[in-house]
Amino acid sequence: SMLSGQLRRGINSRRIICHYQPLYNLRTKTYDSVEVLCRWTNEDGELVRPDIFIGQVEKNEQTSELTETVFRKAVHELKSAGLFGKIRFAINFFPSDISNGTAKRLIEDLLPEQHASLVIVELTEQELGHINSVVEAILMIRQEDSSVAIDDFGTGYSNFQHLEKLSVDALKIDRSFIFGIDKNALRSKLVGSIIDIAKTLNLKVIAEGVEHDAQLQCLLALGIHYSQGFLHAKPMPVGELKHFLGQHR
Ligand code: G
Ligand code: G
Ligand code: NA
Repeated sequence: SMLSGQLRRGINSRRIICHYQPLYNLRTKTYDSVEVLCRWTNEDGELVRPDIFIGQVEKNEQTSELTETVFRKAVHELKSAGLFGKIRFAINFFPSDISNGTAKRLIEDLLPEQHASLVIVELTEQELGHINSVVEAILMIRQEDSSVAIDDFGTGYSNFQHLEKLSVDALKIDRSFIFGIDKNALRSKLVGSIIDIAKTLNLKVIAEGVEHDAQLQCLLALGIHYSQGFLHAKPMPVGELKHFLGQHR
């Protein structure tokens, strides 16, 4: 397809754009981390969302190429903006990045000299169904001092056994559970149960897709650690991020 060909010719730091969405720490009441979300510029100069091209990147077997480009660009941009070392940043990885050693290699290459703790490795729960080989790889990543978060939690296949075996640091509760949490008692109980499980396993909990203050108040009462969503900020270029962080300190 056209998309496939364009991607083959063009996953590079010129075509890949990094946007950054702040995460609000409810304990310290500060924005101390961001999630890096990529967009890709096609040959017509249009910004394309990951939903549209990620599947093709996987088919093209360009996953580690994409991850490396995003990770490298994020480090470069954060350094240029004077933000490197001041905030932690989450990168979305493919399961293959974990199992084939790409994640560990990139952390060692891009974050030498004890900077590995700045990165949070995000892995979607959807992909954890076939993960036995990944358990070992995640341990290696945590030995590097980086954190690992399970993304879109609640929509995939990870069971309690998985969670116990995986030794991750955080769960990101999928936005579908957060939607309407302030108006739906069942949903807020469900999220409360996820938070209880996470606490039992010593995991931090991040809520995604928080859009209204009523949702945030509800999540605060349930004891969540981090809130991310349009209520706080949309994903933005690094220049806007710098401005945002300057205004919220
Ligand atoms: O920002 P947006 O809502 O368009 O992101 C859609 C999805 O694409 C999100 O679930 C996000 O996890 C994923 N995504 C965004 N950036 C990256 C990236 O750099 N690598 C990978 N593998 N997935 C990404
Ligand atoms: O699954 P993941 O966390 O990687 O998805 C992040 C995606 O969710 C990004 O594409 C981002 O644009 C989108 N997003 C972030 N905050 C909100 C929000 O408050 N509401 C909605 N609907 N989408 C959001
Ligand atoms: Na993510």
